[in-house]
Amino acid sequence: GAQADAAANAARTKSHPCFTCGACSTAARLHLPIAPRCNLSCNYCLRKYDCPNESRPGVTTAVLTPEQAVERFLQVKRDMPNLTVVGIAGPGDSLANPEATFRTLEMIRKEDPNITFCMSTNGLALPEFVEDMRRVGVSHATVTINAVDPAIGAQIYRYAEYRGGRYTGETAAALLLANQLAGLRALTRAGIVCKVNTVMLKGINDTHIPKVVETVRDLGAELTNIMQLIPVKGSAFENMPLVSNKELMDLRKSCEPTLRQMYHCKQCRADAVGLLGDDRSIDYRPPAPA
Ligand code: CLF
Ligand code: SF4
Repeated sequence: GAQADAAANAARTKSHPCFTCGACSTAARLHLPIAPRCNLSCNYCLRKYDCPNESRPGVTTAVLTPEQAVERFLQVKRDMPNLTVVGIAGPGDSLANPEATFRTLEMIRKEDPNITFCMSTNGLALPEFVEDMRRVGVSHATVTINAVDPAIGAQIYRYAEYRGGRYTGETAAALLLANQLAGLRALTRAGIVCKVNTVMLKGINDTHIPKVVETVRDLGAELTNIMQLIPVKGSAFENMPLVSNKELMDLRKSCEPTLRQMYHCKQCRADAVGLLGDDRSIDYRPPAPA
């Protein structure tokens, strides 16, 4: 039942390097880059690179098949006895590639009954997949929510693709928001521990973010990770003014009384391997062509 799941999932939080700062110098995570497609178009994104909702902008990760992903998992598990978390974080959106995402996690669960499963998503497709996430044993999830007002969301997203339709403007933003909020609620009801990532966008959502944090707290999110926008050359937000570290820290601190904040995010690659502060992915990628 959801209550038993909730207790078991919460028990994994203390060894999850993103959800517990104290675990980040000892517990390793492995991102399996099996999800290339995306169903959303964020203005700060350029799709030849990894999803900047939860990864380092301007980085292009080679996609693995689910079979190759299981091989990488087994290899990293042999190399790193401190591996605690397997995450799906792109390079597109995990739930825009549901077959690959769930097949990979199912296959890994057969190899390892205990490793923690984590997924990140923009949340557009979330309501239809919460049950699958529960079934394959995802205990931790991240939903990127940049606005809880469609008028603000409309400045952040170009379009959303949903059930064969393509939506733009406030229609897209309202559809995305409704699915993010319903999806987040369903996740926390299912006992899945949730973090919300928010990209701080100067002049667009910076003063609105406290409202985002309050909203997701009320839906059961455990913490929020307010992130710096790192402008991607060629994206619509290429020339956005940057938020300073101090502005980012001040906003996080002002939100801390509302909900626990993450301060140690490394904006990882979609194929990151190892400790958050010591990425070993280069050791596992095939050599770049000369
Ligand atoms: Fe990966 Fe994300 Fe899970 Fe962590 S990363 S899917 S919650 S296992 Fe962590 Fe990396 Fe920041 Fe993400 S430091 S980008 S918050
Ligand atoms: Fe890019 Fe990620 Fe937004 Fe998709 S969800 S458009 S991959 S930033």
